[in-house]
Amino acid sequence: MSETASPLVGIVMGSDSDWPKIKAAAAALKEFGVLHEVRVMSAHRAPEVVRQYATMAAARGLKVIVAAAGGAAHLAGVIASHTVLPVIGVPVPTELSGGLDSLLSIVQMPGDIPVATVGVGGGGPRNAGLLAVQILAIGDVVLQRKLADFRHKLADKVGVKDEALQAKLSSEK
Ligand code: RP5
Repeated sequence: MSETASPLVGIVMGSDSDWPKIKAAAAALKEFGVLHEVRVMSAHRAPEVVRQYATMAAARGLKVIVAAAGGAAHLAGVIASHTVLPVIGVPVPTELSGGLDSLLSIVQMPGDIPVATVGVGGGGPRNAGLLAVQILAIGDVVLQRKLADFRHKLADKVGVKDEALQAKLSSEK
């Protein structure tokens, strides 16, 4: 089993208002049976909580942190500054250019403190969850097999769509 008694992935977000936009990250983890926790904490409104969470994360058994925030999105970077666990940043869409502010705030980390950043909206949050699964799979053969199966099914689905399109095009000739 990949699941353990304590969470392996921490999903943190700057506000509860982010949840509807990033919950696909949690859904991806659930799909692969990866135990995770979801927390709200703000790098600006509650910086001490963020510092303590990031500092204690590895000791609590977390292996990966997914951090989502919008606008002046400093949460992922601040967490990364307090831990050597891999941090995946999720830029939350905003009204300003669809979330370009969030993306640039997260992706433009200074050298030496990396944050792996996924896309804004669309498949971004789901990819954050999947990337966390892939990181965990490095040391987990069960997850490796699940990922291989997942990729095969993806390819099968594309094949089915292609066949359907070919049939449709033929019937239109
Ligand atoms: C960020 O500010 C949060 O991540 C959220 O995306 C944004 C707005 O937060 P609320 O005003 O909705 O609490 O820190």
